Amino acid sequence: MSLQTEFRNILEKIKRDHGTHTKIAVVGQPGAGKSSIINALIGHKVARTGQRTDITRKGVRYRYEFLEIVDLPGYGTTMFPLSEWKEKFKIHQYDIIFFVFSGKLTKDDCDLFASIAAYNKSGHKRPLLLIRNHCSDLESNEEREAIRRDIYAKLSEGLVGELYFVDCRYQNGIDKVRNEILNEKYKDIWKPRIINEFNKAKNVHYSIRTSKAKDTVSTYAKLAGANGVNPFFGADIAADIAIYFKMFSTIKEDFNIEDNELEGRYCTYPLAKKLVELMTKNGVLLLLKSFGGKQVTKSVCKYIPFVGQAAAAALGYTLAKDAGESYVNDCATLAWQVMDKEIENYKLYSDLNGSSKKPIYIENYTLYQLKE
Ligand SMILES: Nc1nc2c(ncn2[C@@H]2O[C@H](COP(=O)(O)OP(=O)(O)O)[C@@H](O)[C@H]2O)c(=O)[nH]1
Ligand SMILES: [Mg+2]
Repeated sequence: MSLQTEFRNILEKIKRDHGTHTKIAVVGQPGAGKSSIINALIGHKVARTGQRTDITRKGVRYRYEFLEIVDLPGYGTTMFPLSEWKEKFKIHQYDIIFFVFSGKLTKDDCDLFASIAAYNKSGHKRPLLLIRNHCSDLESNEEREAIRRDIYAKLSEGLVGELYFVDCRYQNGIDKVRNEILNEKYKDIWKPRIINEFNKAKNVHYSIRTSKAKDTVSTYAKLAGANGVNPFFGADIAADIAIYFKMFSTIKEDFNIEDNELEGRYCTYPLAKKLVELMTKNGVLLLLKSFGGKQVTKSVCKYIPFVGQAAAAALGYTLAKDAGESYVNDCATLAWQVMDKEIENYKLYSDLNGSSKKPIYIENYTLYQLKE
């Protein structure tokens, strides 16, 4: 499979796994009203509410307009102490965080704020919505003010979030939250998240392939050394040069760069032209001269054309290593440029199906089960 196709498949998989929707994580203690708020926002009873829901070990996704809202189990339970919960649900993979609470804030809540603040520092900033549920229990403005002061005092430094007062039983305040999350500004908020994953994949691919190709160079350089291969001094240039062709061709394989692609779909890249030239005897000789020339003047010019056995071995090794490394650099740069172009041209928008599991359609919303 060619590099381009292989990388395109990688991007496709990332897009499938990460989803091209604005992902909202609904987080909070058990019983805070996370599932109830989802039902209120969507306008249908899709999520199970009540005590039993926190027996669930996984998050459940709901598709709503351009959003994917994920109902996560509460933390601070025996099943999910906060540290395990964080490990399992990795909230930094979400684009917006809904923090739902209905009573006193705990140490876990503060610890979670600190984690969100840390994620924001290292990556893109996730909007945080603070949602105080059960607000019909609040009798006076003073009570609301006290709640406001308390939560803002507990938010970690650098963390900002708007506070909403809602009540799921009476549907109070829900419209305001819904208007906020359906705001156009959140529509493409997932893009940097996916592009970031694409770039990570490019880096990984680049380093794996480059390190494989470097091993190839090392193998062939040893071989060239052991055989005293040296196209300038050897009797048979054609035979000596064959090992270079083999090395270059293996390096190309290491990068999944195919010969016909260099003259075909990659032909507009300047490096492709160079690599095509290196498929000819003259091209290879020219490259070798650029390295060999230095070696010759430096160490063995006195002995031309009779190079001692040891000198020939050393020279053969160094020449093959230098030429090989330069070839690896060229292939790596071309591979990098090809992958860059793939990312640039990648169609991020596509059909609704971002999940590997079959969605269940219920009226006008779609229910997905998260992969464990
Ligand atoms: N009185 C009142 N009860 C609520 C409100 N929101 C949720 N509940 C109830 O609180 C319980 C826990 O809610 P649930 O949404 O399951 O919480 P979760 O564990 O955070 O998902 C359920 O029995 C809900 O019916 C509210 O605003 N007022
Ligand atoms: Mg729930």
